[in-house]
Amino acid sequence: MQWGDEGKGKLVDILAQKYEIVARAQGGANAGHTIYDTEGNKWKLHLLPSGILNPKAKCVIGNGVVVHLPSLLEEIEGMEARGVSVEGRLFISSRAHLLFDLHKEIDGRREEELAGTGKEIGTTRRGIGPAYASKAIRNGLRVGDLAHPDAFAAKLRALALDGQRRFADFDYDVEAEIASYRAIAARIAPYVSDTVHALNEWADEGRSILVEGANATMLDLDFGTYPYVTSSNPSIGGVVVGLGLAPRRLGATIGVAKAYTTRVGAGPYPTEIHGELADTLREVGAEYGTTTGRPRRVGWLDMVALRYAVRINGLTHLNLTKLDVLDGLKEIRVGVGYRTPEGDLPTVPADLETLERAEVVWETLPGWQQDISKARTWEDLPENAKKYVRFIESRLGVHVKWIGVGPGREAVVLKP
Ligand code: 2SA
Ligand code: GDP
Ligand code: MG
Repeated sequence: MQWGDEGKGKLVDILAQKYEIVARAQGGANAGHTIYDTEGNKWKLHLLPSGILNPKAKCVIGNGVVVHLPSLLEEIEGMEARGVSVEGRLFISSRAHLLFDLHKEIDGRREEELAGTGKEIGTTRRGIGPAYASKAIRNGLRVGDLAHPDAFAAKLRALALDGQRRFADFDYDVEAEIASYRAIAARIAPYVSDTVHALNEWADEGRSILVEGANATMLDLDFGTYPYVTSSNPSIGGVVVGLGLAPRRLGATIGVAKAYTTRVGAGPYPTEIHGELADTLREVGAEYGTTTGRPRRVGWLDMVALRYAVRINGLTHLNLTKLDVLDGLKEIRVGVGYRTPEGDLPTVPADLETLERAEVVWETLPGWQQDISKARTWEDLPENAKKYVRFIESRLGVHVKWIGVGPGREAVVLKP
């Protein structure tokens, strides 16, 4: 619902216990989901769906995902080494686009060029933008191409020219890459299938499917703070396009929003907090990138952005996460409007120039100043914490069904 890292992985991990299939529809290894299981063990997931920790769930990497196979194989091996079996229950779409090292190289080179102008995006340098660019410009390779080695090699040589012609001293050995993909192809083959067909068959059989989002609505290529966005559609439309599931298949749509906000990477951030308070919240909330380790920027809840995200996604429920991180605060500020000299803005503006000129209209709510990490029922929460949750619910018109009070699987309050 915001700029990412709301705690989507934790909710998916909890919900996956009740679903037969868990599917990823977009993004790539830029995503980072940290999960603590019931024994308190820490897991970090990037390409594997967060349902993988539930041994009964089938997991799907859909056609809309951009897949760096060496990273995926490493993740699979890491899982198997820790006793989580992946074989037989991971399904990778033959239509998913391949993300090569050359895409990472281009991502890094573009960021370095932009750095000189102060306009770098602050990408994860995982090659996401260049991989989706290859897909759109139609010289990308797909997982299904691995089955045809000669055609694969010819296509990859043609693709490599994009980097070699654009950048001096482009550091990419295409022949070495082609050779390494021969071995990768054999290892990945058991997982590859037509997931569009499989998902629709499963849906027809009445099996339960949970689709997990990566990244965030405010990072959406169309709806986010362009160009400071990622290159996929993390909002609801990405589900339809990224899996081949029709809109009529969609049921409940659950938004995950942090009780405050964070953002990694550059770009406008109206409710950003600077200084000591930001440092405190970053430490208490452990706000460091799951993929890159970068410190996250921290801010107050932004109701203008949240209302916008709620509408775009058509939420039926909300999971408010990390409420416990606000425990120590005497007062909590919430951004409730954007004001410009010409008047109040009705929503998040499309152009950054207007957004940058806007001043935030604030409301202040009282804090609760007590530890809520042991709360397990709505009644366990202090009155001011309830007040904060009700404030959000009433302004958004959406039921907050889950409230996160700690990183663990059990640290969640179900609100009636
Ligand atoms: P990219 O790499 O092209 O997708 O970067 C474009 C913007 O999208 C942001 N982005 C993210 N924001 C929050 N979390 C993400 N995942 C990791 C995490 C990030 C990390 O879970 O912590 O470890 O740094 C993620 N992935 C992409 C990115 O910061 C750019 O603003
Ligand atoms: P995602 O990308 O949305 O899955 O989120 P990340 O995993 O990148 O970041 C969320 C971080 O917050 C992780 O380290 C989680 O373990 C942690 N987390 C999730 N929910 C809660 C919560 O309710 N309280 C606290 N204190 N931490 C949480
Ligand atoms: Mg994350």
